[in-house]
Amino acid sequence: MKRLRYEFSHWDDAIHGYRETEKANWNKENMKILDKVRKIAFPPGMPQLKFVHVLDLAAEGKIKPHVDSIRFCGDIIAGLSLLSDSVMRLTSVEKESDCREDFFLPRRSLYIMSGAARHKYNHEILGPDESIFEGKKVEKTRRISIICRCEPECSQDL
Ligand SMILES: O=C(O)CCC(=O)C(=O)O
Repeated sequence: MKRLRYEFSHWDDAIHGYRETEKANWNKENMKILDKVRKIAFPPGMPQLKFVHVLDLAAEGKIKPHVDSIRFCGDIIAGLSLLSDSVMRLTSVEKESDCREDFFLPRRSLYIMSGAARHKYNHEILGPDESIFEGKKVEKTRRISIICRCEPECSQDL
């Protein structure tokens, strides 16, 4: 990651203050952890994307509300949050709905997003100023997420 520069792109882009890569080959130690994540997150036989997404969000970075495209990713998204605590916000995509929920993602935790959360809610990672959970400030610093996804064909209930 050190060779990549953080992108501070226009405010209408989905992510602000990030660098990213995709990685298929990992060392033995890391492979053990990824295998564990995959076993927990995906049912046996579900085809998964070979490349794991590594997203490095600068301390001042944020991921704006979006739904991952069904063209590139199936029903299940599993993300490990490393280095920093953060807050993930889910907001209903339906215009009439004000359904919204914040989730505290401690560093070194795993989240698994599927079904309605995956398809019917925008997800975002709040920036440092908005990172508040249950009234308490969450110190968001540099955060790296390691994201495993299943292949689009396996999407269910679409
Ligand atoms: O960093 C994360 O955990 C979420 C990443 C994300 O929103 C995405 O890749 O679509």
